[in-house]
Amino acid sequence: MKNREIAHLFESLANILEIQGANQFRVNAYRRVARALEELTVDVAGLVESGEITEISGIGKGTAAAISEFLETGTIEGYEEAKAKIPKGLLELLAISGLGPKTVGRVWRELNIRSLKELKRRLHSEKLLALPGMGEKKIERIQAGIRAYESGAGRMLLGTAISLAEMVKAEMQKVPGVTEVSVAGSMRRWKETIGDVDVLVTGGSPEAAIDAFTSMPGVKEVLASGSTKASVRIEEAFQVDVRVVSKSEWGAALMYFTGSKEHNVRLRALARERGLRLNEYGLFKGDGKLSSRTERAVYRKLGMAWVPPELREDRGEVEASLEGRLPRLVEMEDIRGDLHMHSVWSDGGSTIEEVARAAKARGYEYIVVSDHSRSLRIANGLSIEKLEQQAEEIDDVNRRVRGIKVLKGTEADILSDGSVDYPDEVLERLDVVVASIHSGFQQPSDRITGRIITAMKNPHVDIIGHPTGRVIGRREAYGVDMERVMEAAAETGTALEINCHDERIDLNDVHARQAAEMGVKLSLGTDSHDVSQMWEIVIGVHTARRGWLGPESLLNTLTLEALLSVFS
Ligand code: DGT
Ligand code: CA
Ligand code: CA
Ligand code: ZN
Repeated sequence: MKNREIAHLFESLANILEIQGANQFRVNAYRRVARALEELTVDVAGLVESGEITEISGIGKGTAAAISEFLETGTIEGYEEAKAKIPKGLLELLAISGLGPKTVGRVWRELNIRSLKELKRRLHSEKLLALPGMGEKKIERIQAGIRAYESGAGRMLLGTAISLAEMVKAEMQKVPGVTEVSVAGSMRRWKETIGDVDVLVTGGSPEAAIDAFTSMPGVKEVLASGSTKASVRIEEAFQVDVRVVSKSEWGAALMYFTGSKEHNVRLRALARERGLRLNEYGLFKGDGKLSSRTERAVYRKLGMAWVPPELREDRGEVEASLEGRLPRLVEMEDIRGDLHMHSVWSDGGSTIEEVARAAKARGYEYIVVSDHSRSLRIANGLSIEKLEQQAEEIDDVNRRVRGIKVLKGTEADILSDGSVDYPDEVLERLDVVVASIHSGFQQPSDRITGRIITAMKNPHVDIIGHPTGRVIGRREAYGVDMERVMEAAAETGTALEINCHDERIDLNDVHARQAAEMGVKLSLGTDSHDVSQMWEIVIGVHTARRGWLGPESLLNTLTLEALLSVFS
């Protein structure tokens, strides 16, 4: 489906026009188109074909023509023209938190700042400070945004990398003779951000595979192309590497290119200690090859059990594997429900019934509808009255949709004094209370840690949502002292969330592992604002695996009955 890609293009077009200072109605119209495409649950190509596309609110004849132009040619001429009219570096600036298209447009038109480099150089100039809408506070925010951006620059979010990897895998599987395709590198290990996507291929002729790879749809530039390996750039910034290896060396190659580098270094040293040699072609003793065909065989010959890719970070997995004490990691099949989801009642796009049906289709036993609470006005937080009406609708959906239980929940704000956004008698009536910080991100560590601990002491609070508050590449974690939060979670029996959304992954793998070791229960929540985001539970499952978690550490593996007794 090209929906997301086309949506991005319209969003980008809106940004470009806004940077140029175009009429706000036009800008907003394109944003609406982007939003509509993003929220579509069916393939836009089908709607174009049937002509139904113009029935979608916000999409007229002109837009429909542009969409079908994209489907035919891979771009929209009007977009390319608009893009050519502004300096290239301006679009990069939009990725920085604190910088919207209006500001970017202003600094460009008034001060002729055309790139991140120029902006950094003039960030503290009088002229910049004097621009309308600027000020010390705003500049500080931009500076923090630049820092966050640069620390994550050039890395993809998992959601982006996953769809890229799927696309490349599908293309390579079509090549005649190819028998096996696998992702390798950080994507196979499910690291939280991905530098480039690595793909391994075997079977057929290397030339055919490399040809097919470098001429895939979406390739904007071929960065390197040899007889058995190639690198391409897809869209603006996404790099994919492919390597063609021989079938007999598949296991050794897959191990090598899965990494991590640190894990590989340990394995090579281990081989050396045993008078062996390990490289991407196999495990050797003198001139003789001991094994190379499968990963399992190579690990076995090293005296090790096969190590799940998520653990290959040299964080104790080599020793555990040698000693036969690798943990049984949680699997997707263990997951019985999603414990953090939004609906149209607050700022989501799906109704409770839609959410329930989608959850049932995924084979879940239960889900928690946890819309925002009353203080979070920008997210249309629910008043007590609304929360009561919502409860009636949930009862109704539970009567109508069989085989799935919708639990009544809230994602309640933790207020500035650590109290929770609804009174006790309201919280008491809910099945599940997720409590999250949505304000005062800049507070000193003691203050913000204290707020979270106070919230955990509230007996109605079951789960702390996105405990560190970081948004990858955009916002640093709040100054929270996780050690103290974990201790308090263990004491109060409050679960900590692994928020599964690719921009959050919060807790991350390292914190999740530490929490579980301290006896804290973890809870997976996608924080979906639309049923199309529910798939992100896999990100949480793999993050949990990177944190060495077994099913016993996650609330989501409990039966409904057991879950409710934990929350009671
Ligand atoms: P990334 O792309 O930054 O998210 O991380 P990786 O782990 O995918 O790294 P990448 O793409 O540079 O290389 C893929 C794998 O290939 C890496 O995990 C291990 C292996 N590899 C690459 N270069 C080296 C190296 O110099 N030494 C060793 N031992 N392994 C390497
Ligand atoms: Ca990589
Ligand atoms: Ca690579
Ligand atoms: Zn939240």
